[in-house]
Amino acid sequence: MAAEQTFIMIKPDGVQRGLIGEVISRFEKKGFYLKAMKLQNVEKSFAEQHYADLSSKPFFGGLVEYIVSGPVVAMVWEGKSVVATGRKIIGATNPLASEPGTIRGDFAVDIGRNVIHGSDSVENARKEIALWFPEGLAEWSSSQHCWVY
Ligand code: RTP
Repeated sequence: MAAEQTFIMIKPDGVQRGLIGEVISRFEKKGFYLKAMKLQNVEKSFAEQHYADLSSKPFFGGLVEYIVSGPVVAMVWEGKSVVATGRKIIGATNPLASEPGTIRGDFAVDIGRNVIHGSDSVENARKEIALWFPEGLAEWSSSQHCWVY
């Protein structure tokens, strides 16, 4: 099995709306493995670092305010093609364009309150995991591996 990993964050609206279990459930039931998870408030400078690539966008200030507005759930998920497949599970950036059955398609309306973040490439996943989990990931191998792969 390829040990690809992605960084997933449940944004403050997802936490406040009680969607933590729903998000975890979707990734878990698909067959991906949770490698790290924490609930935390984020400093403004940290949010700016996470979204540094978007710093020139007009919505950057509002995006940072949104991310620091309440606790987020940061997670690392592992599995075959988890970066691209995770993005499919999440749905399009604008929830009104997200397909029903995706997280954003099922639970969001506004692009500025789109519940969840997922890494958009393996390279960015590596960077985001290093930023959010400098302490490292959990060491475990599920006994269910042979039933997924
Ligand atoms: P994310 O990084 O959060 O997973 O989202 P994404 O790749 O689907 O979209 P991206 O273009 O990287 O934008 C990051 C987040 O910025 C907010 N956004 N607001 N007001 C706007 O036009 C606008 N555009 C983007 C969204 O919260 C988006 O998820």
